[in-house]
Amino acid sequence: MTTTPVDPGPPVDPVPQEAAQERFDATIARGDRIEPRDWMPDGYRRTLVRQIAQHAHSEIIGMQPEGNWIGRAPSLRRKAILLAKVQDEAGHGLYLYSACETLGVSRAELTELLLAGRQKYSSIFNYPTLSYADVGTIGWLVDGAAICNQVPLCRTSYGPYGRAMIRICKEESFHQRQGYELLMTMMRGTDAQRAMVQESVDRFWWPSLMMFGPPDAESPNSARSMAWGVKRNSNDELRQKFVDMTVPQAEALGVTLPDPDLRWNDERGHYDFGEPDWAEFAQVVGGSGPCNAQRLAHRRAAHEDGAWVREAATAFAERSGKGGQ
Ligand code: BYC
Repeated sequence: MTTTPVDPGPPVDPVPQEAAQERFDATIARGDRIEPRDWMPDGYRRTLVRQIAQHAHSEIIGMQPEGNWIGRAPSLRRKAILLAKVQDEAGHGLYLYSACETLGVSRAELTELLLAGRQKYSSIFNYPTLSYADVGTIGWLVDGAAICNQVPLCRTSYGPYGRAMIRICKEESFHQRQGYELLMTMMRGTDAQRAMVQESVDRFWWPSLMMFGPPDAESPNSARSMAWGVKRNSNDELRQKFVDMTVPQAEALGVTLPDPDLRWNDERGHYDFGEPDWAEFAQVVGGSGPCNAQRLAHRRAAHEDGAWVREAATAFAERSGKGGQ
């Protein structure tokens, strides 16, 4: 419960900077992992903290849109599934904050940066959830996009991040399947249920494509992150992979994806698709999306409401001689 940063300690084998840089470069070139006590360039550490923290914040803020429906789930079974899924997101956040702590920054500091608006979280969670179908659509499209983006991150060059991603991806697969199963059940139901699914897919399709980030040509971090093996694929590559994977699933489900330019391109061996509204993306990332203020206000209130739990846990740890554990 205490959020003291884990001190990565001095490098195991202190070496002059130049030799350390060579060793780092060679490790990356071999495709091996950098571990917390290895020397690493400041830029690499900063990039990891930025990306992992954003990812952790996304998991925690991502509990809100679906959490909105826990009290209104249509059956006990659906409620149990949704509860389990939202709890998993909390767990993902914790694995990721822990990975970040190995870089010398505490969860408390990261939470402060999020609440001060100085660190980001995924744009997708700034859209509202207006019907129960959204629980299915988030599972299918949002977790589907998350899997496309995150499976390559299991091979990221920083050990603690890659290991956290392996477990997260296993759970994301369950999330994606529960969403698809919910939507399939609704599509086999009444006309009103089918319309509800289609309306939900219409709202979430484009924001899901935006989860992969700006086009490669406008992605300032990609080149450096890929050279360091932090990212394994570019934003556009993963977006294309997601579209290719999702179109046949939409056909099996019986829903239409809201893109008139979506069609198979035999020559490329991929689906062509339209351009997301990048002005909308910039607005949402910049803090002016439909739910940005609400999400941060809720997170802030939850953090303040939880202060007594942190204090009690810290006092207990100190009294049992486990302070700072
Ligand atoms: N939303 O140079 P770029 C989940 C920012 S959790 C907001 O391409 P990068 C789930 C970007 O940070 C989903 N901001 O950046 C949870 C950068 O700004 P800064 C979260 C975005 O890092 C619960 C600027 O735009 N997944 O799936 O090379 C329930 C320029 O971008 C977004 C992860 O975090 C966005 N969509 O690539 C269900 C995965 N896109 O930082 C599901 C790990 C870009 O320079 N992260 N920005 O101020 C990544 O893979 C990469 O960070 C990204 C962006 C592909 C997202």
